[in-house]
This record gives sequence, C-alpha cells and structure tokens, in this order.
Amino acid sequence: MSEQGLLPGTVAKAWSDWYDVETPAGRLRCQPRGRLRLTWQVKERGAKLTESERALAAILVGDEVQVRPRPDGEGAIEAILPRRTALSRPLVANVDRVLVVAAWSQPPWNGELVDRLLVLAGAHGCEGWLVLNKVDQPGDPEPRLRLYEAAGYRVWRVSAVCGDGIAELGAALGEGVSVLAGPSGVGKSRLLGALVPERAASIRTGEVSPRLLRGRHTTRHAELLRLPGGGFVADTPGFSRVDLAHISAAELGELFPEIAALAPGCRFRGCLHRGEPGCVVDGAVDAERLRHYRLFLTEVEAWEAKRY
Ligand SMILES: Nc1nc2c(ncn2[C@@H]2O[C@H](COP(=O)(O)OP(=O)(O)OP(=O)(O)O)[C@@H](O)[C@H]2O)c(=O)[nH]1
Ligand SMILES: [Mg+2]
Ligand SMILES: [Zn+2]
Repeated sequence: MSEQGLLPGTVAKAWSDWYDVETPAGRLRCQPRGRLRLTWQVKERGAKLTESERALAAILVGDEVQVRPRPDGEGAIEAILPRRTALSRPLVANVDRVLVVAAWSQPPWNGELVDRLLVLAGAHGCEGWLVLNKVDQPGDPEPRLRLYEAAGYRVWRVSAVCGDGIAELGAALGEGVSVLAGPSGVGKSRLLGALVPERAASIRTGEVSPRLLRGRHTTRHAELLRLPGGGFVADTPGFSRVDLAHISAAELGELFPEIAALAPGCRFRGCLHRGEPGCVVDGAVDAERLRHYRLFLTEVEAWEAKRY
C-alpha cells in the first residue's frame, strides 16, 4: 500500500452503482469518491457526444484505479489513471489484445467476421490474435492459418474440451488484459472456463446483482477474470455483425499487415489498392483477405461520407 493508504487496482466488474476492483489485497467492492473526473478525455469530436462516446466517459471495466480501502471491507475509488485504449464492444478499457476465436471446423469459418475483428482490434490499438479452438474436430484449416501467420498474426491452436494448447495460451496471456471475441458457438465461454477454471465455474450468464431486490439490476459490461498465471481475460457474447465506423480509408490498409507491407511498392503513395495503376497487391495478397479489405474500404468510405 502506498504512503497515502491507496491501493492500485483494476476495475474487474461494473455494476449499476459500484465497481469490483482487483487489488493486491484482493477484490474490493468500491464506489467512486465524490465527483471523480476521468483524466482520460473523450476524443474531441465536437461538443456533441454520441451514445458510445458518453459510455466511454464513465468508469469502465479495465480501468486502472487507485482505491482507498475502508474498514468495512469496501473501498473508495480515488483516482482513475489515464486510459491507454478503450474498446466499445465490449466496453472495456486498456485491452491489450483481442483473441479472435474461430472453430476448427464447426461452426464453419467466417473469414469476414474474423478479418473485421482483427481490423477493429488494430484500430483500437490492441493486438489481434487468432485462436482456433476445437482442434479435436476433424478438418484441415492449416493452410489458412499459415496464411495468417505469414501476414504477421499470432495464431493459436487449442481445444477447450481436450485441453490442447490451453496452458501455452494461458501463459501468453500472463500480462495485461485480453478479450475473447468471435461468433456464437466457437467456444469462447468454454475456453474461458479452461483458462480460469475456478472462477469461471461461478460465472453464469444473467448473473444478478445482490441488490436486485432494491430495484437495479444486472452487470453492464464484460467482467475481467484474473488468470492463474497473471493477466485478465473477459468473455463476450457472440455476435455476427460489427461495424467499422471511425476507421479512415487511409488507415484501413495499415490494418491489413500484409497489405501494409506491400504498399511501399505501389506506384502511388496513398494507394488504396483498388485497381489503381501500378498497384502491387493483386495476386500478392490472399484473394479472400483482399476481398474483405475492399469490402471494408467501401464501408469505411460510406461512414466517412456520413460524417462530412
Ligand atoms: N469439440 C469441441 N467442442 C467445443 C470446444 N469448445 C467448445 N465446444 C462446444 O461448442 C459449443 C459452444 O461453446 P460455447 O463456449 O458456449 O461457445 P461461445 O463462443 O461462448 O458461444 P456464444 O456464447 O453463443 O457466443 C458448446 O457445445 C461447447 O461444449 C472444443 O474445444 N471442442
Ligand atoms: Mg459464450
Ligand atoms: Zn496499391
């Protein structure tokens, strides 16, 4: 504990009116002191904040805080440290990596969603890792996985059911905050259970607050679980659709590492790789990845057109 009696902590769970904070002294239920102001500022995008920007202005799961423990075992959040990153879906601050989970063969590969999630992770300043779960299933996704590895992504082959690769993945998550993302049924929750056996057993979907009887209500955000070897991990519900708003067309090419690596060879600086003369990506980048890049490009341009 510091001289002033403050403990460092990470917000692990946000309820409607208090926060569970993981500290070196254990997990404390905390309320923010007075009118605590975020040192981190919502991006200056004009005076009017969107709904998601307002959400980001609150204390989030993943925020690093300083807590003053109280004799009753609860605590007061006295300060919030500057936020490094903030994902909006799920709403989690300081995410270091997004584990994009897909299944070995069932449910079938959804490359568009995988690429979307990898792009979003990169756009938020997080690493994107590809985690192929269910290696116990038949099938041969290896050629595809090697393609992602060649592009520069970290790829993991695991089975939440058989335990293959779980210890190695858990060890690699030993620092920072990781979030599981991906479509429904790929085994994110089961993977969380394999990574954090004792805590995951107590987590149920729709878990309700002990204060339910007083009116409010269930958790608002993802919950961070402490991994046995260090670091935190959060599950998210599966989804099939994510938007790429707030990414610029110029930025998008940077978020496909194999395209970014080739771009200096294109004739025009700022080439958007859409068939411009002297563009070198066609034939050099996997056709499916390139198709997704071009699909996302039309989307981000449509978002840009809406903004200006
Ligand atoms: N064969 C096999 N099945 C698995 C594995 N991991 C998960 N499953 C099964 O896949 C199904 C879906 O697993 P979940 O963990 O609920 O998937 P999820 O990604 O959390 O799905 P949502 O919560 O809907 O997003 C369950 O029947 C799991 O038992 C695995 O490694 N191998
Ligand atoms: Mg789940
Ligand atoms: Zn080009």
